[in-house]
Amino acid sequence: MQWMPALIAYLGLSLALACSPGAAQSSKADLTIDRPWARAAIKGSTGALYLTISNSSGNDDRLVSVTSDVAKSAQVHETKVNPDGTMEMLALDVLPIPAHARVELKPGGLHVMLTDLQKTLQYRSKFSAVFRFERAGLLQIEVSVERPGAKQPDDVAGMKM
Ligand SMILES: [Cu+2]
Repeated sequence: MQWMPALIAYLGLSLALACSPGAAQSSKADLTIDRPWARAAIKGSTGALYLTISNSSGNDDRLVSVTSDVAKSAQVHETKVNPDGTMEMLALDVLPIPAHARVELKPGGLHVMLTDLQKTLQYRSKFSAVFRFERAGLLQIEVSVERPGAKQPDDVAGMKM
């Protein structure tokens, strides 16, 4: 039964990593981007980027553009469900981040669409993206790649035990 202590140590470590505050977070001025993630996807296809943007200041800000080396273009989209049940995505030129607001980009809602992937997004790899805000300026983030079809990052799912 020598593997038991090792397994327990391993589980303890991964929980500590997943739950440590400040993991997978980037901030600039009063803006913070939490837990950016994307689903694994192959080169040439389309991907989507999910994350939470928090504005701790009393000033409204706006996300004006997103760029990443992994995609030909990146644009904020909003998924809308029509009265007939069909879904459609609307492209937003800017995404308002009001004072003291928390704006969540998640599956089925707001997301950053990555069009024409220039490389395959491998599960468990990372890539970088740059967000440009009107007030806060540029903010670079590291995006973790999750399983195809994931509804949330692995480590968040793991914390719901
Ligand atoms: Cu989209």
